Formats: sequence, C-alpha cells, structure tokens
Amino acid sequence: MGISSLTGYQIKDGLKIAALARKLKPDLPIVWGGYHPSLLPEQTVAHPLVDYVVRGQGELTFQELLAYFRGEGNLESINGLTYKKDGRPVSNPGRPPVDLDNFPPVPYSLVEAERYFCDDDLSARTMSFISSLGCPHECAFCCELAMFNRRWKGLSAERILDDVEKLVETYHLKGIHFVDANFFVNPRRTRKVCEGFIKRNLKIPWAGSGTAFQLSRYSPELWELMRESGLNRVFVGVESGSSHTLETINKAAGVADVLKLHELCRQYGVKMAFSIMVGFPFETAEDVDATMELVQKLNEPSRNYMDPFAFFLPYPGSKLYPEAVKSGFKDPRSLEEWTDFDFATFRGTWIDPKLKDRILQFSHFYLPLIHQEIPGWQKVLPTYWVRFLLRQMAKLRLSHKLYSFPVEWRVFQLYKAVAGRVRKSEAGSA
Ligand code: B12
Ligand code: SF4
Repeated sequence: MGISSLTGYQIKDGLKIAALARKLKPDLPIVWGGYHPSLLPEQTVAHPLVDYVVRGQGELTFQELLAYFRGEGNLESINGLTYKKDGRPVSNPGRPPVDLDNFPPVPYSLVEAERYFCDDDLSARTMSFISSLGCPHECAFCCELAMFNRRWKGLSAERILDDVEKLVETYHLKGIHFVDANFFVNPRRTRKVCEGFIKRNLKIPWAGSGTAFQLSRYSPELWELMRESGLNRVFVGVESGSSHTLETINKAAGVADVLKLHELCRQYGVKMAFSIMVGFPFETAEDVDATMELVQKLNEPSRNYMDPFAFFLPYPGSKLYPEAVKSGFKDPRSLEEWTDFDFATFRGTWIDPKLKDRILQFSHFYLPLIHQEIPGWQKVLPTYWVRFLLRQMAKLRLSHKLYSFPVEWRVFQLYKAVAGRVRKSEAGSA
C-alpha cells in the first residue's frame, strides 16, 4: 500500500489508513512517499506503520521496489529508498531526478476526473497541472532546496501542449492553472508554450506560479505574447516588504522586482496574486510595517488577490528550521508529533503579542474590510451605513498606521467568538 503525505495533518490520516491496512492484512508492505517522508526518512521509517520510504521523485524507485516485491533484485540496490534492516533505518544513496518527459501523462481515466475540475476566476472548468519539479532558488523557509538541491526539471513545451490539448478534447477543459513550485524558470519554454497555445488555437485562460525575480526580467515582447496566449494571472510569493527580511530569508527577488512585476501586470492586464509571510524569529515591527505598506501598494489601483498573511511555520529541511528550534519551536520527534504541525493555526511563540495582534488586525480585518471581503460581509454587517463607516475607518487606520484602541476589531473578534459558540451549540442540539 502506498501513502503520500506533506508535513502536517495528512500524516494523521495516513497513519489511520496504515493502521487499518495492517489490521486487515498484516503482511501487506506499507510504503510512504511525498515531502514529509522524504525530508525525514529515517524518523518516518522508524514508525511501526511504515515499512519503506520512497524519497524524492518517486516513479522509478517505486517501480524497482514493486519488482523487488515480485522477487526481482535486492533492496540494497534501489536508490532513493529507506527501509528497515534488523529493526534499524537504512538509507540507500539518493536518486537524481530524471526528465519528466520520460513519464506518461497523468491517467485521469483511472480516477473520477470530474473531481479535479473547479469553477474559479479562470473558467467554470479549470484544472491544475504540474509542469515541473524543483526550483533553482533557495529561500530559507522552503524545503525545495533539501528535496532537489536547486535542480529544476520541466516538461518540454511540446509535451505540455499535447497534454493540455488532450485534456481539452477529452474533458472539455476551459482553464488551466500551472501550480508548479516555479513555472516560469525557463523563458524559452514559456515562449514555446505561449506560441503553441496560439498556434493550436487553445483558447483557454491560464495562470501560473513563479517568482518576481524571473517574471520581472521577462522581456516586454514575452509579456505581450503571454497575454495574447491567454495568461490571466500570475501567482508569486512576495513574502515581505522589508529588505532586511527578504535578505535574511534569502529571497532572490527584492522589493524593486516586486514593484516592477506589479507594474508589468498592470500594463499587460494580467492579475497578480501574491502571498505574504510574517512572524520570522528575527522579524521586527519595522519589518512588518514595511510589509503592510507594500501590500497596500500592491493592492492599488485595484485589489489583487491575496490570502491572509501566512505566519512562518518551520518546515523540516528548511534552512530556518534550526533557527526556529533555537527560538523555542519544539522539535517533533515522531510521526504522531508531526500531525499537530498546522499551517493554519501556528503562530511562533517568539512573536511579540502586540505585533501579532497588529498583524491580525491588518490582514484578517482592516484589509478585507476595505475590500469588502470579510466572509459573509453583508450578513455580518447588515446595514449599509455601518459597512461604509467601518470601511472609511479602516482606510484611515491603514493610511495613518493608527492601530491603537482598535474597538471595531475587538467587537468583531467578540462577534466571531459568540457566533462560533452559537453555531457549535446549534450543531450540538441538532
Ligand atoms: C500544488 C501545490 C499546492 C496546491 C495543492 C496542494 C495539495 N494538497 O495537493 C495548493 C496551492 C493548494 C498548496 C497549498 C499549500 N502548500 Co503547497 N505545493 C504545491 C506544489 C507546488 C506541488 C505539489 C504537487 O502536487 N507536486 C506534484 C506531485 C507529483 O509531486 P509529489 O506530491 O511530491 O509526488 C512525487 C514524490 O514526492 C513521490 N511521492 C509522493 N507521494 C508518494 C507516495 C508513494 C507511496 C510513493 C512511492 C511516492 C510518492 O512521487 C511523486 C512523483 O515523483 C508543491 C511543491 C512541489 N514542487 O511539489 C508545494 C508544497 C507541497 N506545498 C507546501 C506548502 C507548505 C503548502 C501550504 C502549507 C502553504 C500555505 N502556507 O498555505 C498549503 C497547504 C496545503 C495542504 N495542506 O494540502 C510545501 C509542503 C512542505 C512539506 N514539508 O510538506 C511544498 C513542498 C512547497 C515547498 N517547497 O515548501 N500547495
Ligand atoms: S522561489 Fe518558491 S519554490 Fe523556490 S525556493 Fe523560494 S519559496 Fe521555494
């Protein structure tokens, strides 16, 4: 049985399934793969519900392991594998990733393909597509470096176009989202993809994730081509507006690159979605202020899509992990302990409570208030004048950095706590 897991709650589900499999068929080998087992293979394989860990790119290693189960070859010669020998973890040498064109397209016919479509701002039938593996950058909070050591392997442009064309023909795909770690690394490939979209008359909007470093260096001609081919949105990890933070987290793109990209997007009519990280152990209130300022600039002249700020969570394998442990993060020592690792609720204990409150005010309340995106906005604030007044207050607060006596924020928190309790008690009595 194969189980795939990122770091966090997926491990909990994986362990549940593994326990059930072990109960029903005790001699069935249980193989784990994916980011978490690859980053901590020996700790993972030490668990009684893990027999093998396939590290990194998994296709060939898994194929060889299956051959071993059929009686061919031996465990020692399978590169990229971690297993137990006399109860102790053993890791064979790693396996460098191979070109993705060697593998066949994702066989959607084996699954319920409809479940992989979503109705979003690109189209009513948008699908995600991964066209590359790895990333050449080495951001200190990211584990891509530990996984692929700055290597980047992309499907060829022809292969991407063939696969997309087939998806359009077979499943009536109407929008495509390249959710790679970094789609735009190779401008030549991007150019060929765009030319192919146009030549093959694939009239579908598309989006891709990349970095401000690469995208701000693309030529105006390539931007024009991307727009013409249907590029609707780019997603970039901006992370911070503070040069001090950006340098310390080793982000290749600086604030100037981000602003240049913002301008290019405005010029070519492409949406810019971006993510922000706060709460690094070394971060000061001034760093956070600079980030808030940049976020406001990036939301001009109109709002760009952005999730609430993500609080830094120390992922294993990242350069900042040991720093976080030094700053008080409790190093999980088993798969069970890793299940509590939650990107949605984690807030570093090193963050000053006043600063944390200010971040939450900005990211979870004032900014969504200005952009009318408080979940259930009309229901939470039913009266037009209340909404209008609060929006003006929020604008005033953000433009003048007035974060003292945040009465409306406290009332909102209280409302959410009470509404949450009412919902719980209603669910309990139903
Ligand atoms: C697409 C994507 C997303 C999508 C979809 C996520 C999802 N749950 O499917 C979205 C945008 C929603 C997303 C959100 C987040 N993501 Co994300 N995301 C990715 C991305 C870019 C691609 C993932 C992917 O599908 N790759 C393609 C598949 C084929 O690769 P793969 O899963 O690694 O599988 C290969 C091998 O690992 C192996 N393998 C995997 N499983 C198994 C199992 C067996 C049995 C075997 C033999 C082999 C094997 O074989 C496969 C083929 O080679 C990766 C980065 C990357 N380059 O992979 C980050 C990544 C997975 N995301 C990450 C993070 C941190 C997040 C967020 C927490 C961000 C945030 N703060 O909100 C959230 C959490 C989402 C969640 N809980 O699921 C981290 C995870 C780190 C970790 N240690 O777990 C990654 C690695 C990025 C990074 N470098 O930091 N993400
Ligand atoms: S650019 Fe993105 S994927 Fe690449 S190392 Fe930085 S955070 Fe990770």
